[in-house]
This record gives sequence, C-alpha cells and structure tokens, in this order.
Amino acid sequence: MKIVRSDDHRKHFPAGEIHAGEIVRPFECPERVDYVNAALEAAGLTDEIEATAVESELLAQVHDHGFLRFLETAWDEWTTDGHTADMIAMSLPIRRMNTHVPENIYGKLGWYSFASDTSITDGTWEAAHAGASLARSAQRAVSAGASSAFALCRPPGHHAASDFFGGYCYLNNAAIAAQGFRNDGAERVAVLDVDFHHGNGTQDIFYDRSDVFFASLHGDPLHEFPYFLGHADETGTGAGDGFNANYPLLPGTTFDRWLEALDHALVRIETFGADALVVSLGVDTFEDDPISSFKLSSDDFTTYGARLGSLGLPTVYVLEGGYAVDEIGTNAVNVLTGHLQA
Ligand code: OKP
Ligand code: ZN
Repeated sequence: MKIVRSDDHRKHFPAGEIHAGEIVRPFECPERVDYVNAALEAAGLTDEIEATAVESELLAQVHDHGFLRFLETAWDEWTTDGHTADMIAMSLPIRRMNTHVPENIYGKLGWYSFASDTSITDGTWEAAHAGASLARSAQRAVSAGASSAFALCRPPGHHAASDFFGGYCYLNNAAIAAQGFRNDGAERVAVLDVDFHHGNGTQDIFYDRSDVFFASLHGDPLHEFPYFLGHADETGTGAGDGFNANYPLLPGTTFDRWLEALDHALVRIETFGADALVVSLGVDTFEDDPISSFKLSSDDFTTYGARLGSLGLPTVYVLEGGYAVDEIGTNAVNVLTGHLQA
C-alpha cells in the first residue's frame, strides 16, 4: 500500500470551534495526522510516494469556479478589510435568500458555507489544496498500477460540495480522487463513505451521474450532522438515478448492525461493476469518539478492512474524520492492515 502525506496540513488550525455554545479547541486538529503517522510506522506501512500538485482543471471538474476563487482569496480579502481573527460564517442564506452572490467578504463567507463549525484561517487554502493533492497523487499511483494507496488528507473533504464548505471540509478529496480515476481511464468508480457522518458533499457532486456510484453508512441525519442530507430515499437523479445508496443508522449502532449495512453496500458496488474504489475513511465510528455515537471497537476496523480488501478492487483510501485523537491512528491503520490481509 502506497502512503502519501504532507506537512502542509499544519497550516490549517483555527483558534477555536463553536461547539454547544462554547468556543473549544477544534476537534479537527493537527495531531490527528501525527497519530496516523505513528501507527503507519508501527505497522510497517512505509512505502511512501511523493505528492504532486492537483491540476486546477481537475479541481474545476469537481468544484465551482467562484467557490474555488473564494477559498483561495478569502483570507487576503478578510485581512485587507482589517480583520485579524478567523473567519466564521454566521449569516448563511437560508431558503429563498439566495438570489445574488454578495460582494462583501462576510456575505460571501456565508454564501459559500453551510455550517458555522468551520472557520477559514491563514493557511486554510494551502492545507486544503495540499490535501487534495494527496488524494490525487494516491489515485494516480493506483491508476498507474499500485493495488492500493492511502492519502493522509487533513482537513477532511466529504462534506464539501461543488460550491460550499462546512463540517471541517473545504475541498472534496474523495470526489477529486474519483474524478481522477475517471480522467485516467476508469469507466466506473465507486465511492464508499464509512465516516460516521453522511458524505453530503460527495453525494451532491455525483448525484446526477451514473459513472460514479456513491454509498454511505452514517448516523441518521434526523439525529446527526449534517442533518439535512443522507436519507435512504436519496437514490440519485436523472442519469444518476439508482447510483446513490444511503444507509442511515441510529445513534448507538453496534458493529454487527453496521456490518450488515456494509455488506449490503459492497454487494451494490459489485453489481455496479466498479473498476476502482475510493474509500472515505473516517474512523469516528469508534466507540470513544467524542462527537459521534456508533460503537465500533479498534478490532472491528480490522474486520471491516478485510471485507473492503476482499473486493479486490484498485483502492484509494482518503482520510476523513476521527476525533478520539490518540486512537485515530490505530483505528485507521487497522482498516488498512485488514485490507492487506484479505
Ligand atoms: C466532519 B467529518 C461538533 C459538531 C459540529 C460537525 C461535524 C463534522 C464532522 N461541534 N460539527 O465528517 O468527520
Ligand atoms: Zn465524520
């Protein structure tokens, strides 16, 4: 398994996160990657490859032009306006209030955002861009013949849609890997999202397409973030009708129930006839995760990794969530070693 990493993720670390009415240290913190690196080392997963920058053409296939320009220039515009603290969207366009993109930077911030949990700081763009480059580089290695690769993306990506950020995500790393597979010749690509939270951004990006099948297991959005997408009746639209599968699961879901849903999703992926697989690997399904409610143990990650590996597909793993920081490495790497044992 090829490993792709970058230190540039450290450039993104907001001063705080508004959580239950308080400003707390962000759950999505740089040490997450340190723990994953340590666990990779301990498991002997050291076959590292160099990252190359993601092409702007590929970014533009996945994301809206105005959104990309906004992310790239937001901090400069904000500081030019005299601000020095992090950008936190607090005025967001709810229903029927979205006819004109504002010119004001604070207005644009709300326009391109869907959740106030996600700040923009100095370095956010560089870190997000570097993360997207990791996903693309991992995918390139697999398209060139490696059987699997793991991209240590941070910040995560699966909540980022074509034209909005939120849920700690800015650029959709998994979608970039999936589109990269298509560009490099794969006809059918499956994206499997095993993060605790629904991959609303990835779903949205591919919702009307039949060449990318999206399946997600997650906390039921009636009860869990992102709240507004991820229901079982969302099955795709137009040409994409039948190419989206959601498995919303109740808070407290145990591994046996989770595994039933996984097996169902894997059958769908096999029926689809995927040439390549992208896994949105969030390990916030762990029993001790501080913001999630599933009950997986560390050993369960190895078990399901083996199921993923048994598909025998060229596979790119992209890191998403996981906030039980000192166990994120063990849990993520258990999936990878499970995959390799299959
Ligand atoms: C990102 B990924 C805590 C809840 C706020 C969002 C969760 C984002 C998870 N204040 N929100 O899917 O792991
Ligand atoms: Zn998550």
